[in-house]
Amino acid sequence: MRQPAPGLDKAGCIFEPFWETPVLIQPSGDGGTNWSPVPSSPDTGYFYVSGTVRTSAYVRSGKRECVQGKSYGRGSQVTPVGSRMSGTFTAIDSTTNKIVWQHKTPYRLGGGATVTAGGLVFRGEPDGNFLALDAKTGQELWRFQTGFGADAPPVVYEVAGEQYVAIATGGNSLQGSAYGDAVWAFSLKGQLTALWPPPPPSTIGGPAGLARRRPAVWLASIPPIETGVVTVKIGDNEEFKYSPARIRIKTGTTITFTNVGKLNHDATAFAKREWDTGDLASGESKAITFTQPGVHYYICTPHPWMYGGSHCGIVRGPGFAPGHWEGAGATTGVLTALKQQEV
Ligand SMILES: [Cu+2]
Repeated sequence: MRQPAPGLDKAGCIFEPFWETPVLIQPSGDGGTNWSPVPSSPDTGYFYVSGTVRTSAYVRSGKRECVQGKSYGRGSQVTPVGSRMSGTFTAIDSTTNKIVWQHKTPYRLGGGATVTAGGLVFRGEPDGNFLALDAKTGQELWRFQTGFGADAPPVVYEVAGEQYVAIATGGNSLQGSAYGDAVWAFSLKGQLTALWPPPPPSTIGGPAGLARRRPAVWLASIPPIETGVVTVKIGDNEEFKYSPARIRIKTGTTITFTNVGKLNHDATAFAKREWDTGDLASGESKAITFTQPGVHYYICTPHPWMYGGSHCGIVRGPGFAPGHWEGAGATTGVLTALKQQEV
């Protein structure tokens, strides 16, 4: 259950119906726990559940005709700009259906976990940390900075009598974590040291939250606000991006949105939906005239993590896909890390 947010006056429980008026509901359209593998231990009898805390404004999508060959959606879920996002990691006793212990986490968790016969739970964090917990008590025993969003379920395996724990650190658009392409394998004989932490994911929904959270070095990589622009390309070079992502225009300017990507996209005003390009197939365009001064955030309805913004007279807020980080993914290959608790 969520409280109403600015511009979004209605909040409800998970079964609250929605139609023309957006309704704030948790869990969000990303789900609460359903994306994450949930391990269980026959020793403790516990399930270990990763959770995402995020709010969605659920609403019917407007003004769309069903056209054969085009994507068709009549519902949308967008996290309100400025709303808080976080996570939980919970041990549930399978014999009582009760929570045994729970960690509130700063970031949304979606990677899942693994539990070992040695009584350890391994899990990754979107800020790059890889953790070992005591399976019985939840106490953190060890952490290691992998350098990229650690949003994958860890795996445990044995080679020639030696045990390894491995995790892919590729980042994840749902968690908004830094992309990478490393696989880490840990053993008691590992010798590699930790990497620098990646930019942390946002804990605040929408582009404004991204601006607040970014360290100075990362701010330099935020797309500049461009002027003199009359065309915004969608899916140019990167499928889920508006280009330019941020523009400054005079009130009354007409902007043509052109989909140059492979998939169908749109640009829909957030959050009051007062304008909408409609569904644009590859190669299609739609012109929108901005008659109201202010900042106009927009999203892609089928891909609501895509944000863009036009700024009529006001300059603030970046607008690009959360989690994207120029420079992430520079490291490739299988790494063996140094420290390990007994598995
Ligand atoms: Cu899209």
